[in-house]
Amino acid sequence: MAILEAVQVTRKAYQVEFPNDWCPGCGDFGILSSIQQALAGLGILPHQVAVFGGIGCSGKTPYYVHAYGVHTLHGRVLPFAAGAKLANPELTVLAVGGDGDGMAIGAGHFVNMGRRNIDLTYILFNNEVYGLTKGQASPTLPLGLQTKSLPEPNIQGRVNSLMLAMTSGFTWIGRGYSYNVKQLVRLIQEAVRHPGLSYLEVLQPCPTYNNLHTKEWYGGKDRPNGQPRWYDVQEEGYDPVIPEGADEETVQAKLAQFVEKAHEWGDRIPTGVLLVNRNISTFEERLAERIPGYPASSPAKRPIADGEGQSVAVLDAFFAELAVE
Ligand SMILES: Cc1ncc(C[n+]2csc(CCOP(=O)(O)OP(=O)(O)O)c2C)c(N)n1
Ligand code: SF4
Ligand SMILES: [Mg+2]
Repeated sequence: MAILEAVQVTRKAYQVEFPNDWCPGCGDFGILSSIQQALAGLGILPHQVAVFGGIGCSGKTPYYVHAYGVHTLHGRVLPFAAGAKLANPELTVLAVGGDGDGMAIGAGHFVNMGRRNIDLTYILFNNEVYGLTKGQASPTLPLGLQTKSLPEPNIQGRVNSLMLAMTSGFTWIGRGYSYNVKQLVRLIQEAVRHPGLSYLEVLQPCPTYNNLHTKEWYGGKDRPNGQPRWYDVQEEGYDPVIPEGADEETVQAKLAQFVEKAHEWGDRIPTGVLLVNRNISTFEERLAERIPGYPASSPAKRPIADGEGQSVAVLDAFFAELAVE
């Protein structure tokens, strides 16, 4: 994470002319705007950022952010992002993708990323459907719900991505809502600032295919009191931090309160920062112990060509290792 506090960067620096093909009213717009505002607010310049997207409507986000980026393969966004961060630890790396991308085909990568605690931020756009492919049930759609593309109610249970993040080892976990941009900007900034692996689930209405969990539903329009379903845990005094060096009792108590929040759903939906674990070393710290001088000697710092443009890679030792006697 490279943050220059003194630099004034505006959201405009992250905007592009590229045409956007999301449906009108899609929650993705609020997330895009929040990403741009958050990065600008942190004083990070576009050339210091790389955004990686999965496959799906949400996966197109890298096209819409003026920074480095790759629209990767279905379910493979985290390996791309991890590779970039390890090759150039000075980059601010964001991985973004949908609930289908991250919790179905990408679930194995999600779990194994958690074990590493690499310093990057993963933002999951959770609309409970496969938006791009016309609204099939995604792994986050609750059992028994029937969104409008489904011929019958969902026969499968849902994955609780917050719980999966916790058990996999993500050290910063939060949840936002795509139409609460003010809070979302703050959450993205906190996730980026966190020195380790951050997971931010964003509840994102898909007005085209999810006719159940709509903007109106999240906004509580059907409730007797008309109050939004989502609330901010920080406004209720929730403290998510496991401090460095915390004893086992503290760790267990913090995890227990997280588990309670992660299971709350329906009339009250918690948003905000839900877990910050400062008690686990980052992958970069582990790497520096094994490779002295890392990240000063990371691949991005090494020359790739001599003055003549010829590769400086010396592969003799590598090929010698592969030789069969
Ligand atoms: C290997 C592979 N399998 C299936 C697909 C088809 N496909 C494209 S997008 C998508 C799901 C997208 O859903 P989600 O990740 O929730 O993103 P959303 O469109 O909802 O933002 C699928 C299955 C694909 N592109 N590649
Ligand atoms: S299909 Fe849904 S998620 Fe995709 S752009 Fe349209 S509203 Fe957004
Ligand atoms: Mg989706």
